[in-house]
Amino acid sequence: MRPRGSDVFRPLVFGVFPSVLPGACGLPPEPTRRLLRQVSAALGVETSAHATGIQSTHTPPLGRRASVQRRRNGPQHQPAAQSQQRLYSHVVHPASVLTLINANRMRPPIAPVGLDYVATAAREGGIETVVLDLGLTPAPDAALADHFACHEPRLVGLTFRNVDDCFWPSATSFVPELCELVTTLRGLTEAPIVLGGVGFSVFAERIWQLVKADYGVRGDGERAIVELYRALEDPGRLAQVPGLLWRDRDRVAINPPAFGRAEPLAVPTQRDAIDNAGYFRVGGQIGVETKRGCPRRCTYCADPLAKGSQVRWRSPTDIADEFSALAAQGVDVIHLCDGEFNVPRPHALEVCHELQRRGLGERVHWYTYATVTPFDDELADGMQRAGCVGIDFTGDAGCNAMLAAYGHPHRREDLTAAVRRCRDRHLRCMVDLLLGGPGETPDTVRETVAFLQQIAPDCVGASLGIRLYPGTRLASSLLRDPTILDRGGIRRKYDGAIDLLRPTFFIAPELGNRPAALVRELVGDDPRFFPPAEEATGGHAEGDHNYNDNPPLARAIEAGMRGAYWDILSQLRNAASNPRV
Ligand code: B12
Ligand code: SF4
Repeated sequence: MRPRGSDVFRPLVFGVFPSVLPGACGLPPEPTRRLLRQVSAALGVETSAHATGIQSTHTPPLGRRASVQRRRNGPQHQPAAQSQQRLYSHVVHPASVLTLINANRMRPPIAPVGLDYVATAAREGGIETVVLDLGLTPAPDAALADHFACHEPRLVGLTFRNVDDCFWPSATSFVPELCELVTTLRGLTEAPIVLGGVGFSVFAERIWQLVKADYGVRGDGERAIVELYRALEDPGRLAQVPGLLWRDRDRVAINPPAFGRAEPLAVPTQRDAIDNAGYFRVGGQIGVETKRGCPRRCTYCADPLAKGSQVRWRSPTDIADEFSALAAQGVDVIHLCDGEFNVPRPHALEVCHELQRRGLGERVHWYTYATVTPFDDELADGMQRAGCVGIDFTGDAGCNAMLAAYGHPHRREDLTAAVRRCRDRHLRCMVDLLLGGPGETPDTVRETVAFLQQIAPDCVGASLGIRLYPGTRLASSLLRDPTILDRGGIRRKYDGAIDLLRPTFFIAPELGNRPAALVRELVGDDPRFFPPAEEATGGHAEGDHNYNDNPPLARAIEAGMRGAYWDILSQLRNAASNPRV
C-alpha cells in the first residue's frame, strides 16, 4: 500500500502536550489547537496533523528540510512519554499550501484521476500540495475539520466530477452536496476556493455562480492550477489562466479554455498523488486518459463541452509510462477515460503498439469506450495484443433511423461487425443504447431490441431517457420550441421552468406514459440486457447498470472481482441465471 499522508509527511515533533486528550477527530480540542497555533506562530512554523484520506504531494525545499531536520534533532524537541501520547504536530510553512479536495463519495468509488494529474502538475510547478480525498475517508466532516485545523492553505481546489447520475429513473443530483461542502469550507478556511472537474466544466458558469466559489476552471486543470496559484500574488495574471472563471472588478470574466488550442497534451505520468492502490481495492479499476476532445457531433453529447471538439493526444510513450507507474502500484486493470478510444484511429493504434512493445499488454488488462466505427480487424487485433479485454461501444440504437437522428456515422451492419470482431478475439463486449430520443417509437425500440438480441453482445445497457445538456444540438433544438412542456417528452423531478442543471431528460412522448415498462417487456428475461427501472430513488435500481451506490457491485469488488462495472455486473447476472455453471 502506498504511504498515507501521515507517513509521507513524517510528523516533525516540536512539542507534546501531556495534559491534552485528542478530540473526536483525533486531534486536540480547539483551545489546544489555538495554543499550538500560537506556539507555532511564535516559532515561525505551523503545527499540523493528518487525517485519514490525505495524501501529500509535498516535497519540502532543501533549505526548509534542513531546518526542519535541525528542529527534529534538537534535544528541546524530543517528546516525553512519546509512546503514550498521540503526536499530532509537524512543521509546514503556513499559508504555502494548495489543498485539493475530491468530493466524490459514490460507491463503488472511482479514483479522481483528474485530481491526480492536477496535483502532480502543481507539485511540478513548485507548489506544496496536499490532496484531501473524501472519496476514501470514512468520516469526511472530521477529515475536513482535522485538515483545516492544521493547514492554512493559500488556495483550495475542489474537483466536481458528477453533476448528477445521468439516469432518468433516479435523477440524483450532486449539486446540493457541492453547495454544502463549499459552505462547510467557508467556515473552515478563508482561502479562496476554485472549482474544476468534468461535471463542473459542462455547467461551469452556472455552478460557479450558484455555489459562489471564488474561481472556476473549465477544462484542463494542469496548467490552470499552477497559473492561478501564481496569479494570487499577481492578479494581473488572472486573465492568462486557461479556462478561468473569475470576477474582474464588477464583471464576470471567463477565459478561453485550454482545449481551444490544438496542441499536444503533456500530462504527468507518475500517478502518485492519490491512493490508487486503495481505490483499486474498492473500485476495481483505475482510469488513464490517452487523449482529450472529440471531433464528432452527436446531438446529445456533453463531451465536447468539457473536453473540446478537437482531439489533443498524449504521446504513446507517456501513456505506457503511466500504465507502468500504475502497474508498479499493483493496479493491473484499467479503464480508459477517453470519450472514445478509437477516435482518431491512428493514435489508438499507436498507443496499442507502444503498450505491446513494452510488454504491458501481458501485465495490465484494460477496458474502454469506443465508437462502432472505425473498428476494423487491424485495430481489434492491436487492442487485444495491447491488453484490452473489454469494449463498451457507443451503439445507441439498432435501428438506422435513430442512429441517423443521433448524428452517428455507423449503421446496423457496423454494429454486427463490431460485435463479431470482439467475439472472434474473446474481447468482452457491451453495447450501450440510448433509448427515447426524438423520433423514437415503440416500433424503433422493438427493432433495436430484436437486433441486439440477434447480434448478441455479452451485454446491452438499455438506458432510457436522454440527459439534456446546455449547448448540445439536441437541447438547443428541443428548447427552442416554447411549447415543449405542453408537447410532452421532457422528464424531470422538479417543477417550474426547465433548468438543465437539474437532471432533465427527454423521452419521446410516442413511447407513452410507462416507457420503461415498454422496454422491459420487449427485453423480457434476457440476462444480457440491463433494462431501465420504472423509478428509483437515490441511485441504482435492481437490474440496471447505474453505478451510483450500487451495493451488489461494491460487494463483488470487495470480494475480489475486478474490471469494468458492466462486465462485473454481467458476470454476476450470468452466475445468477446459470447457478450450476
Ligand atoms: C471514463 C468514465 C467513466 C468510467 C470511469 C473509469 C475510471 N476508472 O475512471 C466509469 C464507466 C466507471 C464511469 C462511471 C460513471 N460516470 Co462517467 N465518465 C467517464 C468519462 C468518459 C471520463 C472521466 C475522466 O476520468 N476523465 C479524465 C480526467 C483526467 O478528466 P477530468 O476529471 O475532467 O479532469 C480534468 C479537468 O476536469 C480538470 N480538473 C479536474 N478536477 C479539477 C479540480 C480543480 C481544482 C481544477 C482547477 C481542475 C480540475 O483537470 C483535469 C485534468 O485536465 C467522462 C466523460 C469525459 N470525457 O470526461 C464520463 C462522465 C464523467 N461520467 C458521467 C457519469 C454520469 C457517470 C456515472 C454517475 C454514471 C452512473 N450513473 O453510473 C458513474 C459515476 C461513477 C463514480 N463513482 O463516480 C458523466 C457526468 C456528467 C453528469 N451528468 O454529471 C460524464 C461526463 C459522461 C457524460 N457526459 O454523461 N464513468
Ligand atoms: S458520443 Fe462519443 S463520438 Fe459522439 S460526440 Fe460524444 S464522445 Fe464523441
